[in-house]
Amino acid sequence: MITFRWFGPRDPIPLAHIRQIPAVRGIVGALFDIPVGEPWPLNRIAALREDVERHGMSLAVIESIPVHEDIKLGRSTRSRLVDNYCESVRNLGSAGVPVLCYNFMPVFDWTRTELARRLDDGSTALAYDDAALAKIDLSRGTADLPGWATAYSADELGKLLDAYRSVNEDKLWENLAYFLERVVPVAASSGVRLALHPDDPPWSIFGLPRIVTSGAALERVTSLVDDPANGITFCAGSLAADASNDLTAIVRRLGAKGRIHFAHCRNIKRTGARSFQETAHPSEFGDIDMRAVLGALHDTDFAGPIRSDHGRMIWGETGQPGYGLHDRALGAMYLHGLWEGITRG
Ligand code: DNO
Repeated sequence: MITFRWFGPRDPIPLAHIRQIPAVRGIVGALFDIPVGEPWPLNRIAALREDVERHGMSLAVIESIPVHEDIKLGRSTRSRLVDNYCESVRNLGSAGVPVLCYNFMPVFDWTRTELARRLDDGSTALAYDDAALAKIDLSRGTADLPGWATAYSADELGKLLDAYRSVNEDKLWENLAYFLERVVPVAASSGVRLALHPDDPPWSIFGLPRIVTSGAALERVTSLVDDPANGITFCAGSLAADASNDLTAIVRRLGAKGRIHFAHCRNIKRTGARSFQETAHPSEFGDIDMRAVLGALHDTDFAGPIRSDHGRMIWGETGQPGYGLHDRALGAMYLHGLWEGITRG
């Protein structure tokens, strides 16, 4: 099913417009006002689902319920926080939401160094360059970071970065295992499939550990708790930023085990070592052979939600970087066309 991410009532793109993109029948949504660490109430999830269904679509995925930093840090407060997470997962199950996408990246979710790099056709796209990241000064908190990051004051961010000094990659794996050992059984009994999103970009940034960076790491995630409910989000663009990630091989290995529960399909062009820019979705514009990726998903009987991912800004649209309507809609149509060709071919 082709799906589309929607940021709730504050999204400038209304559900009624998403409904008009041919083939998009599923919404990838979330609640954005619940403090990180608090359980998500059943009535709020159910209301979101009803809103989506009133517009002729289904609530296919929740992306994301953020994982509290204390869980990633392995602090003693984590047991209560993991209980709260379990309660949210149970409530997703009761509200009939089948998939939960989440991530385990310390402090910073997906990160870019430019939000509007101009491409040859006049559109703008998100870009990342390790050398530019190195110049970002975190002494003012997240104030100098482009876009996305959860906002932290200088003091909060300083404390958090200090706390991570005692968490290396091994420790982060242990903390992920602690989390999954408790959450996966709840997900399994609630009818919810967990879909861990790989780290974006797939390497350490700001000296913080990042562990979900490769096919081997994704397999390790699924074997930490060997249950079909413990799966991953296959994010083509995130993984492809590292040229050593063989995307179709990753799809085939994890897909054969039935552990890919969600797919993000966008394209990127590598512009150097640890440097890339986002492009239009079709294969010819970037380094990803999208036909091969979808072909591998199809060969491994993938039947889950697929979404177009970050779009460029085109046709004068303004809005949330990566999440405008036009280019993501073009991406959705492209993915739909490829999928139709593959499945009926
Ligand atoms: C970016 C998204 C990520 C993703 C989270 C999942 O556009 O792919 O922010 O939602 O990492 O928790």
